Amino acid sequence: MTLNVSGMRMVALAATILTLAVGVACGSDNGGAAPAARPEVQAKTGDATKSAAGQPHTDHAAEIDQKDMAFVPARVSVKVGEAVLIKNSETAIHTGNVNGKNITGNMKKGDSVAWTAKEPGEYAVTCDYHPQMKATIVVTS
Ligand SMILES: [Cu+2]
Repeated sequence: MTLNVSGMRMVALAATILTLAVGVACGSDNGGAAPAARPEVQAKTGDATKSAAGQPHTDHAAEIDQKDMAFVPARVSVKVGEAVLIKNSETAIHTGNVNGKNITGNMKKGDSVAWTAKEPGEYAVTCDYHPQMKATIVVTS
């Protein structure tokens, strides 16, 4: 008995690809309470620099780590022109928003983004996916 399967075709693969929806299942519970603390300084942003994968940004004055579904520490202080490194140390996807603006995009484990303030003030750091994640960057002159 001879089996000849050399003529296998991959036509069915196309149909399979069509079924591959982007499985982003964001928890859309928007009905929660509004954030209590509003940033004192609004509409001010700084410069964001995404570090290359696996290459940690070295020139920064403070770090905020995304781990255990929190920003750690919850408060850092830097001077104008000094960078704060926001990094993700866990498998959960996070974002780093500064005063409501997403400056990082989705951050996977190992990703880091350096953010540098141009003006003094208090900047609120939040995550698009986890409303409980909050931190404050204090920038002094
Ligand atoms: Cu998060």
